[in-house]
Amino acid sequence: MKASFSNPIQFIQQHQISRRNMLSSIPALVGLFSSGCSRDTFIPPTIRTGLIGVADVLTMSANRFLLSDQPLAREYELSDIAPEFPTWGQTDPQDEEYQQLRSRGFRGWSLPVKGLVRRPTDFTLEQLKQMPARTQITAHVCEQGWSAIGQWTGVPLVQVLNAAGGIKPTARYVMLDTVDGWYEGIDLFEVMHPQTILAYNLNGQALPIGNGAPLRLRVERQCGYKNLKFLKSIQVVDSMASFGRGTGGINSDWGFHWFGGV
Ligand SMILES: Nc1nc2c(c(=O)[nH]1)N[C@H]1C(S)=C(S)[C@@H](COP(=O)(O)O)O[C@H]1N2
Ligand SMILES: [Mo]
Repeated sequence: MKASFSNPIQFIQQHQISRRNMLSSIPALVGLFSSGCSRDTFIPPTIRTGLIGVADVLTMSANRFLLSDQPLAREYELSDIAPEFPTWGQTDPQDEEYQQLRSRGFRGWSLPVKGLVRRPTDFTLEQLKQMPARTQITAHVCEQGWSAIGQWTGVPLVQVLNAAGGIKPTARYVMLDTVDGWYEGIDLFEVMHPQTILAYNLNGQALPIGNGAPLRLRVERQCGYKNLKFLKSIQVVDSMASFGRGTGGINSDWGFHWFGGV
């Protein structure tokens, strides 16, 4: 189930609540939608009976539990956007294939989504842009002492995984890698977070090369270094031990925190 708890209508549609058991669910629903994200006050409504009902409640409880400590990163107003968003770290990867794609305006570029998904798929940029998009104005905080507010538009990572048939039961992390040899893993908490997007626009324009064209990760609750630019592929895994030195990302291999919370 997706993170749509703030929308009762969608919730009700998804769970096909009939009028009769709707009545009996009202107190629980009120609790659900008024409790914010507090773990303590959450009571799962009993919507269906039998195994499916149990699975529903378990799934929802798991979701609620996972997301309860994951408030949205602050979002800003259009007027807060920095006049110029800095470029930092790698700004023009000298990878041959990348340079060729770049010279063709990224025609022919695609993102392989592989590993523990039901239907491994290469998505073109056009396909990614046709998926439901999210736009967010957030502060990028670099661990090296600067920050900037920008508006990012992209597809929620969850949507991409769903388009690849969804993740398999053993999935635990998503490992992303880049054309300049970076790799970073995020866990399913972060994968499900609504602000975790693969961004193709910055401030309403196509993502500039220096900021990671054609596609970059935005994980808004984490430091700059987790926000990988120049994405090359995505792999759903059950362990991150086989990547680099096995700490779950190139930055943690170098000694930074794996969860680079802002
Ligand atoms: N592939 C790749 N991603 C990267 C980096 C990089 O060097 N290569 N630098 C990181 C760091 S430290 C920061 S602060 C941001 C900078 O993003 P910007 O160039 O859009 O400002 O990208 C992050 N993602
Ligand atoms: Mo950074």
